[in-house]
Amino acid sequence: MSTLWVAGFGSDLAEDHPGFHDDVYKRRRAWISSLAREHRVSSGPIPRVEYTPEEVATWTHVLSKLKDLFPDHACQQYLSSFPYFNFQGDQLEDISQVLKSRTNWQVRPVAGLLHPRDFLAGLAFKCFHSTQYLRHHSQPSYTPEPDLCHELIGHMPMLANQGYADLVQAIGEASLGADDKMVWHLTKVYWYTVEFGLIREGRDHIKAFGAGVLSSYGELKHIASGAPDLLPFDPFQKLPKMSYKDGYQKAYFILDSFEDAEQKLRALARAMKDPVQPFSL
Ligand code: H2B
Ligand code: FE
Repeated sequence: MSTLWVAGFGSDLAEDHPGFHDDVYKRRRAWISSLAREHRVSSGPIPRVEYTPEEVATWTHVLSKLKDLFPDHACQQYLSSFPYFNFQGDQLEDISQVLKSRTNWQVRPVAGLLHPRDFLAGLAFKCFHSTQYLRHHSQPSYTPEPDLCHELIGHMPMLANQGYADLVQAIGEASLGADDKMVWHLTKVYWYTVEFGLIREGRDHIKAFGAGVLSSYGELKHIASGAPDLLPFDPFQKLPKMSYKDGYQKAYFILDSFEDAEQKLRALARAMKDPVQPFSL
């Protein structure tokens, strides 16, 4: 799987990446990516990286800032899974072992962004592809691409929750054999749930479970400001355009429960694959 084609951000960073003018950073990032490229699942555990003091400082800064926000903003599933992980010292292999013991998911290292179809296919097989390098130290609160902070702090505690993990697997399963248009729709489903999803808790509370929201202080405040639309989650509807770079989303979707969303996803997958009248948007 580590030979999968990487879609963007190879070792050449985009011009708006904070590390674009930093050759030392670029070489380091390329070297960490090469570990993933060369790793074969059959050859043993995920290689460990000796992170530099600068990388450790970036990680520690991000972790401590986010930890302050979680008690108020993260959903209960995130909060109860968080203590399973040792985020001060454990690496991808250790984290993967924790996931295995909790939900039977695993992590595989990847050199950069995968094409949506490959990434989604991994989810169908309980496999989360994760980058292993860190964001640039000059902007610890921002990264235009997934990095270790986002993958581990944002995604791992949620994947240790069975109800959530089953929903993510259902998104992946729906993508198997889907046409390109539907893969794009599922990319948006993934985006508005796994990355930016909110969930209702009790009658009055809306909490975050999406990794993109949980790893962004500004985004949490933006949601609380009342500016964006908060809509019920319905994967049969056309979903809005995703905002990648200009920060926040214009709309967020609220799940009633992970189980309910999983049922909706399974209904969508059945409708898509209906031989008589396949669902299309
Ligand atoms: N690749 C990697 N490495 N990490 C991701 O989080 C990711 C990806 N997300 N490829 C995918 C695309 C997502 O945007 C959807 C499913 O296309
Ligand atoms: Fe992510």
